[in-house]
Amino acid sequence: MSSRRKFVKKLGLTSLLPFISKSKGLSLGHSCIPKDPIMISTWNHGLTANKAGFQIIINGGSAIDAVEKAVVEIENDPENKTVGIGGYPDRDGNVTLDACIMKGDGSCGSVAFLQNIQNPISVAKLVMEETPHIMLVGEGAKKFAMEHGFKEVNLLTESTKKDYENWLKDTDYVPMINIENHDTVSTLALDNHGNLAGACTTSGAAWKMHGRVGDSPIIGAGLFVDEEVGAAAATGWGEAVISTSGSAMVVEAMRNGMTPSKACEYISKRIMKKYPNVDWLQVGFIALDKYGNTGAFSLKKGFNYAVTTKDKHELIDANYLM
Ligand code: SD4
Repeated sequence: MSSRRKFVKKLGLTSLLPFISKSKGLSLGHSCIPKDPIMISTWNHGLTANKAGFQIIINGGSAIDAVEKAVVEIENDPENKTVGIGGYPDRDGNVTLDACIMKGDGSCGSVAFLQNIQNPISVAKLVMEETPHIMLVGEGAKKFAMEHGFKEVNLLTESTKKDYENWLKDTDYVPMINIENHDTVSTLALDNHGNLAGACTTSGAAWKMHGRVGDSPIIGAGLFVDEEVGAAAATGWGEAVISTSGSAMVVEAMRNGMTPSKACEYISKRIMKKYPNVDWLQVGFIALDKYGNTGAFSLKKGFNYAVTTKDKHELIDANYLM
């Protein structure tokens, strides 16, 4: 008998042996015992998102409703310049929103390049629930939203309009992202019933080309959830996340036995290898496995995420490569 099996036996966890022996990379520090419900979200505003969403979970609600509620809270904040109303516009002055939502069983919905609708995540959820499709974009997504009672809203606030006008003065009209101007909110949750879900919503890269869509509404890139394994979501330069199928790869790395933190680190290193000379590049991942273990990692310093359970509500600085 291997020493790992002996150790597990000694702990009285023999029911886990088949799983542990199949999962080569799994360390015993990585709990395989389902934990209490948990919610994690990207960046400082993750605390606000988690506070709203976790209420649903502690009242016995579902992970999918909780992640929607969590990110709607951020979409509705006009002071937040990277999500929903008050998000930075593209380089022609239009605010265009991207969002997606996914359940552990693989059901998902998404909207991209959506204009004048304040809560793209709720439209994405309706795409999942009410249509045979996964993704609606642009005018079609807007028409669908309005048919379902969403109202047209001007998403450009006085403050973002001013920032845009200032940007026009000093810029070469080049779309740009850096470690300060992107703060997509992505939320992952495990509810009381052991169900996983995730949501991701953004106004995308500030000053992007008109028509540009990032990773955030793309299932497998900005978000991926699989109840057999766990969930992952991304923030940062969407092109780098799409070209590496970032979130799906984090989940696959967990499937192969990596902890959520190691899986996020592994994919971050792959991205770095593909973009070795891009100094401004920032990408961050968060991950949650089906047992409630969490982790995060980013290319550069400065990425943080909020973790909320019945006992804690805190911001954690992610580890990073550079
Ligand atoms: C995008 N990934 O559109 C988004 C931007 C972002 O944190 O994440 N900001 O590329």
